[in-house]
Amino acid sequence: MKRILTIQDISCLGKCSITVALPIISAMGVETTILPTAVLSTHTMFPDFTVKDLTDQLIPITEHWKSQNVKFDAIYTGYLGSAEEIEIAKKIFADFGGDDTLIFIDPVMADNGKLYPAFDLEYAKLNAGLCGEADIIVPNLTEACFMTDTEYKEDYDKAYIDELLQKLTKLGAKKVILTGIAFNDGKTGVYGLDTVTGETIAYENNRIDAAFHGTGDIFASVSVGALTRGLSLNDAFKLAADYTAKTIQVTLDNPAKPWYGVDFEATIPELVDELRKLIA
Ligand code: PXL
Repeated sequence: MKRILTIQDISCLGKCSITVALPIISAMGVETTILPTAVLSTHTMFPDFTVKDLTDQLIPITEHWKSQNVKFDAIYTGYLGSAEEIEIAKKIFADFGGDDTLIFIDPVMADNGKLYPAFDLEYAKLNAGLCGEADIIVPNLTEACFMTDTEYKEDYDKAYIDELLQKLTKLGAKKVILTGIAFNDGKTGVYGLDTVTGETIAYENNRIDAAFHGTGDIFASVSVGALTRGLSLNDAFKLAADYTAKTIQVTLDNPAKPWYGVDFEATIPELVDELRKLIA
């Protein structure tokens, strides 16, 4: 069985980061090793959340893995709490990376034109440096703009997005996939570039006018799970985009939906069915 290491926080309540990555990647038939960067009572959209930083645990945990000769087929980073954790993530890439290990970075730090409460411009620059070490990065438009000093525009055209992609490739990542991008009304999707093959990755599905927390983590988890199961870039990102959209729709249809996340638990069986069809 393939094995993914995911490095991000545990938000105990909130349906994001590790509480999303672990069930989704496991359901996709990939062993999931977790490296929690912090334990929060909830994600940071709740008022008055608690945080226990785990930075001092990261090196001892990974040193232990090294002593046990542990290897990973992919390393997937999401929400990291601090500059120091970004530096530690780089060390982990150096210690456990290599030709057979996919480095997949979701530079979680911002959305809708704004940085999340815990972050500042300096953190965005450091995240840009981390992205330079990746095989694949999946920023949203806001994150891409912060990492490349580009003015954020919700009303964009293809020329603006192509220029942004070029700037992102200069960070050094091999494959750059922008999320939440579409060029047709009523659509959303992914748009990116494989700098190694020159291939464009583009997929659009119907845009659902609702914003839920944690959907980026769901998209990234499905993408890295699918790539680790051997799917092509286009198939993996299509599966992730369709699953995320389906999950948002199912959540909207639930009269008792939580405000803080989506009902991905209800749609995991469909994800597994779709994956089986693609692998068969
Ligand atoms: O879903 C991204 C995320 C992960 N972890 C924490 C967050 C957020 C987004 O706000 O607050 C703690």
